[in-house]
Order: sequence, then C-alpha cells, then structure tokens
Amino acid sequence: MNTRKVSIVPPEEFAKLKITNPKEIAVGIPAVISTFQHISEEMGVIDGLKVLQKMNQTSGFDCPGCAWPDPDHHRSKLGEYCENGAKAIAEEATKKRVDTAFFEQHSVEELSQWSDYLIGKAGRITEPFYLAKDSSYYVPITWKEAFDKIGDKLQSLSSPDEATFYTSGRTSNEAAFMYQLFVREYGTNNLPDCSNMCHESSGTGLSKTLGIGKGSVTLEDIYESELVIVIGQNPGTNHPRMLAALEKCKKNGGTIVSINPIKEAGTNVFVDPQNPLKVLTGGTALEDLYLQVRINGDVAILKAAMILMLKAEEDRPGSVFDHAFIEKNCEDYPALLRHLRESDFGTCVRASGVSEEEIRKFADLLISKKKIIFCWAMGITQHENGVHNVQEIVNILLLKGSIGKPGAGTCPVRGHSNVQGDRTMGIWEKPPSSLLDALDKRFQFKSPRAHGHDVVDTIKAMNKGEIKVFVSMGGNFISATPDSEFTGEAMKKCDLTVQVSTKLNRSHLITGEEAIILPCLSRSETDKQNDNVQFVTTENSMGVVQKSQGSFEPASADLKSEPAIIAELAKVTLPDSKTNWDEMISDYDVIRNHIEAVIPGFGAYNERVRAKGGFYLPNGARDGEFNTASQQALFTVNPLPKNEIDPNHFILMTIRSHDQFNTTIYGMHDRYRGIHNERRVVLMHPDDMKAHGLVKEQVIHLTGHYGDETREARHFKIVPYPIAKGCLGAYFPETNVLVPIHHVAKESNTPASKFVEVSVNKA
Ligand SMILES: Nc1nc2c(c(=O)[nH]1)N[C@H]1C(S)=C(S)[C@@H](COP(=O)(O)OP(=O)(O)OC[C@H]3O[C@@H](n4cnc5c(=O)[nH]c(N)nc54)[C@H](O)[C@@H]3O)O[C@H]1N2
Ligand SMILES: Nc1nc2c(c(=O)[nH]1)N[C@H]1C(S)=C(S)[C@@H](COP(=O)(O)OP(=O)(O)OC[C@H]3O[C@@H](n4cnc5c(=O)[nH]c(N)nc54)[C@H](O)[C@@H]3O)O[C@H]1N2
Ligand code: SF4
Ligand SMILES: [Mo]
Repeated sequence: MNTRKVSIVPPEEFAKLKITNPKEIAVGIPAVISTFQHISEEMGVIDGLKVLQKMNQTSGFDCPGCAWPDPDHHRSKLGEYCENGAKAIAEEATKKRVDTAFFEQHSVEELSQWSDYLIGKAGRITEPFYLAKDSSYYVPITWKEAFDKIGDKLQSLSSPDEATFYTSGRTSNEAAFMYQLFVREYGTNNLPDCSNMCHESSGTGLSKTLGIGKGSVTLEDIYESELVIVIGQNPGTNHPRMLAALEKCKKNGGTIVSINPIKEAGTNVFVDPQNPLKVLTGGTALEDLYLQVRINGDVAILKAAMILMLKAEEDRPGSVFDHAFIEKNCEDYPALLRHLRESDFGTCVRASGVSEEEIRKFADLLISKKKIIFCWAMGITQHENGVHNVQEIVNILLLKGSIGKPGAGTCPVRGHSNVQGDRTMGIWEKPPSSLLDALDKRFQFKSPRAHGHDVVDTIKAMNKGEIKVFVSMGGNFISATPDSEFTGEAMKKCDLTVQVSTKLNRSHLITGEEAIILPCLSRSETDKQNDNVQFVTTENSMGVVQKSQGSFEPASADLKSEPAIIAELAKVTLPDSKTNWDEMISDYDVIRNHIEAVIPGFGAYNERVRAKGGFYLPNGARDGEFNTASQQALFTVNPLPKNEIDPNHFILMTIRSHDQFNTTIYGMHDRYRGIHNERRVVLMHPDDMKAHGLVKEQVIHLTGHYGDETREARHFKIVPYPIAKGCLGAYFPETNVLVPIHHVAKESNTPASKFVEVSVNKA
C-alpha cells in the first residue's frame, strides 16, 4: 500500500473568473490569435510555425489532437490544422522539461497539491524515473534497471491476471499491435483503454445492429448529405475542422440540426480561418434548427420524431420509409412498429424537454430528406442508456434506408487521434476469437481466452487488491476515470505502477507502492532506429489508415519510442518468447507485415500506406453489408429512460472546456462559452438560480447522489447560462470525484459521466 500523503483530487482554489456573453461565432480571428499565443508561449513562434506546417500533411505527422479525418486529396498549403490542433502540438513541443533537477526540488506529495494545469505545464519528461517504496521523490534510473524491475515484478506474479495494461488513444497502430501481442503472450486480456470511457457505447450499439463497431460515413458523405444531425457533440471545441465539412455540406444545400442542452458556438456560425477573406467578412450560419434537449432526453426526442415519421408514413404509405431497403436488409421491423404505436407521443415530448412544435420541425426534416447522417459523441455515449441512444439513432437511419449509400450513415466522432486504430489493432479486453486464433498462428503461442477487465472493472479489481501491477501506455488514468477518491485509493493498493508518458500528470503522483516513468517520443519527433528514420500509422474516425512521420528533434536524447519500449519490456518479461522483438524495432515495416498477417483489411499494408493520403479499411455498413449474426441490420426497441431524480436536485453533465484536451489543461479559458480564467464553475439556467436563491458567481458545493451514496466536490462558482433547465454543466477532471464507479452504461460499462444527480449547497 502506498502510504504517501498525496492529494488525489485537484486543489479547490479559485483563479480569477470573468464572465462574458457566450459566443455565437466559432473560429475566426480570436482563434488565430489564440493559436499563436499557445505556440509562442510553449515553443516560440518560428519553431511553432515550422511544426504546424508539417501537421496533417501527407508527408508530415498526424495531428495528436482529435480523430477528425483530413481531406483525401486537397490539403491546404496554409496548413491543415485548427486552434486546438495547434494547442496539442504546442503542448508536446514545449521547451519546458521535467528532469532530475525538477524532481529533486519537488516531491510527489507536493506536486499532488498542484492543479492539473500546473502539473501539465511542468514540461516534457527527459529520462526514466523511479519512485521507491516509502520515498516521496522520483530519482533517475537507467532504462535497463527500469525494464529489469518491471520484468522481475511481472514474472513474480502468481497469475498474469494480476497485472493490467491500459492504453490511451494516442498510441500508434504499430505500438498498439506490439503492446497487445506482448500482453497476450504474457497471458492476460487485461487491456482496458480510454475507449471504455468514451465511444464504447457506440461500438456496442453499432456492432449489435449494423455488424461493425465503427462509423460508416466518409468526409465526402458529409459534404453531400441532405441532413446532418449533430447530437451530443461540441465540434467547435472538440473537432474544430468538422465545421469546415459542415460548411461544405451547407454550401451544397444540406440542412444541419443540432441537439444539445447547450447551444454550442460553432454549429451556430463558423468562420474558416483558412479563408482569410471570410475571417474579415463574416462566416457561414451552419445550424438550421437547434433543439435544446434536456440531459438524457435523446431517446425521448428520437422516439417522438419516429412516432411522427410513422404517422406520416401511414398517411402517405411509401413516402417516408425506405421499404425496399428495409425488406432487403433489416430484421425486427414489425417489433419497432409495434413499439412506436404503443408509445405515447406526449410522454416522449415532455421527457425530451423540447417543445412539440420544434420536434415537429425536426420530424418534418427526417420525413422529407433521404440522405441523412447522424454525428455524435459523448453526450450520447456517457449515459446509463448510452447503447440505447446509439440504437435509436440507428433505428431512424434504417427506417430511411440512410445507410450504405452516399451522403448517409453513422458518424460517431472519435476522440483521441488513434483510439479507433488501437481497437482495430486488438487493444480490447474482449477480443474476438478470430483475432486470438490469428495471433496464435502467426506467433506460435496460446493466447488467453478469458475476457479481461475494462476500465471500470480494473478499478474495482484494484480496489479488491486483485491487481498488483498497473502499466499505462500513455493517458492519465487517475484524472480521466470516474470516482476519483475511490480510484486513487484503488491505485495506491498496487505494488508497482508504470507509466509510458510524454508529460507529467497526476497518474505519476497517485501511484502504487513503487512507480516508474518511462518517457517516450511524441508524434512530431524523429523516431530513428538503427540510424533509419521510422514512421508509424494511425486510423482516423472514418477508417482511413495514414502514415505519420515526426521530424523534429526529440525533447531529450534519452527518450525511446513506444514500440522500442514495448519490445524491451517483452524481452525482459518473456525470455522464452519465440517472437523476434528486435527485428520489429529495427524496421517498423516488419511490425506492419505482422499486422497484415493478423488483422483483416491490411493487405499490402506497407505499400498502400505509403501512397498519398493512405487507404480506407473495409467497412461493411458503408457498403450496405451488415455483418451481424444474421447478416441483417437490426431494428431495436429501446425503452424511454426514467431519469428520475429528487425534484430539488439537478442533473450534471461533466464536459470539456475549450482550453483542455481531456486531462491536459491548455489554459484557463472557455472562450466560446464566455468563461474566462476559471475552471471551477457550474453552468446553471438563470431561472434555476432564482428558484434556488443563487446569484452570479456565488460559491457553492456540489453533492452527488447515487442510491444511498453521496460524494462531494467543493468550491465552484455559479455561471448563469442558457443551459436546459434542471441541468448543470461543469468541467472534468475537477468533477470526476462525483461520478459514481457503479453508474455505468448497460452493456458497454461506460461511466455515465453526463448524468450525475447532484444537489447544490451554498458555501
Ligand atoms: N480540444 C479538444 N478536443 C478534443 C478533446 C478535448 O478534450 N479537447 N477530447 C477528445 C476526446 S477523447 C473526445 S471523446 C471528444 C469529445 O467530444 P465531445 O463529446 O464533443 O465532448 P464533451 O465536452 O464531452 O461534450 C459533449 C457535448 O454533449 C453535450 N451533452 C451532454 N449531455 C448531453 C445529452 O444528454 N444529450 C445531448 N444531446 N447532448 C449532451 C454537451 O453539452 C456537449 O456539447 O473530443 C476529442 N477532441
Ligand atoms: N467526467 C468525465 N470523465 C471523462 C470524460 C468525460 O467526458 N467526463 N471523457 C472520457 C474520455 S472520452 C476519454 S477518451 C478519457 C481520456 O483518458 P486518457 O486518454 O487516459 O487521458 P488524456 O488526458 O488524454 O491523457 C493525457 C496524457 O497522455 C500522455 N501522452 C500524451 N501524448 C502521448 C504520447 O504520444 N504517448 C504517450 N505514451 N503518452 C502520451 C501525457 O502524459 C498526458 O498527460 O477520459 C474520460 N474521462
Ligand atoms: S480537427 Fe482535430 S485532428 Fe484536425 S487539426 Fe483540429 S485537433 Fe487536429
Ligand atoms: Mo474520448
């Protein structure tokens, strides 16, 4: 047990809040200014511009920000990046360093009192560090000593299942493939990943209904769609270049609907910074219809719309639903019809929080349009009924035959830049047996068949003392996971925790008895093995696999690439392995040849990925083939969620500010929402403030309620905001302490981070 006096949650100090009106317009000149501020602060303007010129170019490296795709052919010479991509790169190319002198000065006990913002700003980690049992200071350790310690510990466990191996979504295909191979050769499927907290509900719902856990659309589809619905997603902040795609759709005559408890800037009006003239003359109004749904009112609104669609279909048979498509491709249509006929329209309208008039407008669009796309993210997946949300979206698309044809389909917009690729590579605690069989054949070992732990089950197992070693390939497990106090205590029970990281974060401070940091190269840096420069590959949100080659001087001469780290870990841990780990590192083409042999869809990988723009992976749903058990797409019946809470309580959604990438806090502003220089805020409707006797900037504490359990997050300021009534918004990771470990999506086990029942108490 780690007995250091560390603080698991960030300090409760306030910065200096300033509130302005929420912005109507996204991007434009303020975004250009913000871009230059971030790069010049971290790396100087000249270096910054050089790096940005390489980002998302076919000869450069993949943006380490989100997973939004790059255009297949035309890349802008001005650069293919957005404000947040620039921030992501500034953050990893920072000139600041976490080195021996830094750790001599600061103990982990002290650092844990820092905010996540300050911890992240400390800089890049320069060499391996070791935190001994009962010590509070990291000390340098050689790579060899570090690998030996980890290898010895892994070999000493009574079962491989006493170790767990987390992955965050920045890991390349090559590193991910080697990592899961190492972990399975070691003998466990304990491969939790950030996806478990993210789009797992999408993967689960889509696999079940359409036979593929990924989205079906391409960028071209968005351009030519007649109706794009953006639901539970904030693209202006989290996928900024998606706005350019929506703009093209609009220009081609498309209609855009957004469904969100907050009217987010961006889906509203967009000014493309790549188009200098427009920056000066105004932008494109993107959104045609905004529906202010109540938090978790999505099943209700989608069902209400389907009831209206059915009514119109019954009035004018054949005019709304695509019967030919349904007959040829779908199962369980009668069950859905029966359910819709039995459902009460008024109940659905009331549960959604949106007026009947507006729902009718939405339904009219669904009725009249034929090429429809739904884009969604965490507002859909992070609910107890997250899988049902996804399945309701699929129901609408299937009724319209809006799948497997141009301009139509599913678009779960993925978060981390390679989170989708990591899953394709086998980072999955529930691997299909086809993957395991292929691994066994290629590498001559017997892979474990029992499923492993996902994120939530890992935390529970750690808490019970069943996990002794925690290894993390990137990410920040402590700050990203729910129920911070519970998770922190669970992590402290481990014997050894190991983090492969670029930058310092809270997971280096809340550790097991012993801890090791293995510092790695970032995306933008040159990866040289045997004097040969290597490249890696990633898969974006639309299933395009692309090359990514860093070309900048590494932050320190003592860094290793993620694949090299995995190879060394594998060699010390598995001395009898028949796998030639060194060969893979000497030339990453060898890793890609293995991938080609094991993972379907990677034929001629090395050749095709060298082509400009990479290649598309096969996608059944895109081609109108549904690889479910019955080879048919499935309609599903999804009940209306009860959403019952105490009438004096609120529903809190834990969301991202404009100045963060998950747990990495770039800055203290949320520019579009008009919140400046403060993160400890709660967005509340002015009518709710009045009813509860609260005033602007009033300091409050939040108490989370789940069954008999309560959790506390203290010291937040109230920001009056036009959010749906009865709903609150606040940033994670500060509010993760309120998200109950047991409150998860059914079937996908994703923490319900967008639905936390809270009461608000004056400080
Ligand atoms: N700059 C930046 N980019 C990022 C990230 C980042 O942190 N910063 N993170 C990356 C990652 S890993 C991910 S997964 C994505 C996340 O991208 P998003 O899912 O856009 O991120 P969130 O801030 O979680 O926002 C969820 C949105 O859903 C809305 N919402 C919440 N609850 C509900 C609901 O019940 N119904 C509906 N209809 N809407 C709801 C919120 O108001 C908000 O607009 O972004 C990726 N890109
Ligand atoms: N309450 C609440 N909690 C949430 C969410 C929410 O909406 N609400 N969203 C969830 C979602 S969608 C996600 S995806 C998770 C994110 O969970 P994670 O992926 O675990 O978290 P990140 O903050 O993205 O990880 C950042 C760290 O990754 C390391 N890193 C950065 N680049 C690299 C690299 O190239 N290689 C390596 N090895 N390390 C690198 C750095 O050390 C950095 O500190 O959080 C989840 N948590
Ligand atoms: S949209 Fe996403 S991938 Fe594209 S530049 Fe911005 S952060 Fe990077
Ligand atoms: Mo995510």
